[in-house]
Amino acid sequence: MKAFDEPIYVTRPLLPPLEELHDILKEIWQDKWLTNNGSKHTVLEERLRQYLRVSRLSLFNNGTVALLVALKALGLTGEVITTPFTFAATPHSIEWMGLQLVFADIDPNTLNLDPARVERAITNKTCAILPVHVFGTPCDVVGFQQIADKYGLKLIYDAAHAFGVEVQGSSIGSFGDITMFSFHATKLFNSAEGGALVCGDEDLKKRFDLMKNFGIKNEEVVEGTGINGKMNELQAAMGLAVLKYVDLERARRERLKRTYVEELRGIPGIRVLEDLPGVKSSSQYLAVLVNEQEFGRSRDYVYERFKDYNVFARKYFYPLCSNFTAYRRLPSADPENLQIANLVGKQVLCLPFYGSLSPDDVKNVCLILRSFREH
Ligand code: T4K
Repeated sequence: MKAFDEPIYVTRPLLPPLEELHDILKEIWQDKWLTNNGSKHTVLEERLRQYLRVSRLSLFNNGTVALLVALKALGLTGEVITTPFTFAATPHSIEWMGLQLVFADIDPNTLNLDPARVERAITNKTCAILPVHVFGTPCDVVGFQQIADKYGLKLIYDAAHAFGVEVQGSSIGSFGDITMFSFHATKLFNSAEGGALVCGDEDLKKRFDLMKNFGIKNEEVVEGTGINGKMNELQAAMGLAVLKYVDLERARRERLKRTYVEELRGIPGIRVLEDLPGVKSSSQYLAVLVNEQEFGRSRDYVYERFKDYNVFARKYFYPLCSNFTAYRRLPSADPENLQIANLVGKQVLCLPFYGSLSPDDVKNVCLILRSFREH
C-alpha cells in the first residue's frame, strides 16, 4: 500500500484518440456549420438512438436543460415527487419550472426512490413522478408505472447515470413517458457537455425539437416559449468519436468492478453497491457504503484520510438535496420523512472508477481503505 504519485479522482472523462476527433473536426471546418441542427448532430442523434435501442431521441446541450424541456413539454402544473438522494440538477429543474417540489424517501438497497413512499406522498395536486436511476441502478420501473397508471401521473426518469443500462433486455430508455440522459464529461458516454431526451411519442419528440430551438417553427412562426437547448457540432463531434470507445470503456470498468468486489469482500462495515440481477450496468460509479459502527471509522474520516494518499473520492450525494438551504423549508424535506436518505447520505462514498485505472491501482485503493480500519 502506497500513496499514488499523481492524484486519482472519482472519475476521468473517456477521451478518444485525438486523430479520431481531428478527422471529424476537419469536416466541420469545411462545412463551416457549427450549430443549429448540423450534420454531426443528425448523425449522432441517429447513432445514439440505435445504441440505446429507443424509438425517439433528441439531443440537448446538457442534461439539465433537457430535464427542463421535458417538464415543460408535458405542460405540468402542481406537485412533482422526486428523491433527495440525487444531484442538484434534479430538484432544481422542478423548481425552475415553477412546479412544487416534493421529496420522498429512498430504498436502502438500491438507493433509488421508493415507490411505496411515493404513493404515500401523492395528493390531488400531484402531476408527475421524477425518479432517478442513481449510480445507474435501475429504479423499480414496474412499480412506478403501476403507480403512474393508478393515479394518472406522468413519469419522467432522470437517467443521467444510466447510459446503456438494460433491465431484463429492455433499454432503460423504454420506461415512463420521458427519460433524460446526461453526456457531461464525467459520464460513461460524454460529449464534453450534452444530454438527450428519449420518448415513445412522435408528437412529444417534435415538441422537444421545437422547444430546444426557442420554439422557432420556421422563419415566420414561433410557437410557444422555447429555450436554447441545442447541442452544437463540436459537442456532436466529440460524441461521435467517444461513442466508438464506449463499449471498451465499459468492459474495462466491469473488470475493475470485479477487482473492487473481490478486494473489499469481508471488510466489516464496507458494502459495495453491486449490480442487480438481470441488469446490464452502465458502470458509471463505484459506490460503497461505510457503516461507522461496524467499520470503526466514519465515511467522512475515510474521505479525508484518502487525500493523504492522493485519492480524491466523492461524497455523492452529500449534502442531501432536501438539506440545501433552498429546500429545507419544504414540509417533505423534514429529516423525519427522509430517514433512509439522511442515513445513506452520510455513508456513501464513490471511489475512483474509470477505464484508464489498472487493477493494481484498484487493489491499492482497497488496501488503503482496509488500513483505515486496522490502524
Ligand atoms: N441528474 C443527475 C442525477 C446528475 O448526476 C446530473 C449531473 C444531472 C442530472 C445533470 O446533468 P448535466 O446538466 O450535468 O448534463 C459532476 C457533473 O458536473 C455533473 O454533470 C454530474 N451530474 C455530477 C454527478 O458530477 P461535480 O460538481 O461533482 O463535478 P467536478 O467538476 O467536481 O468533477 C468530478 C470529478 O471528475 C473531478 O474530481 C475530476 C473529474 N473531472 C471532471 C471534469 C469536469 C475530470 O477529470 N475532467 C473534467 O473535465 O459534478
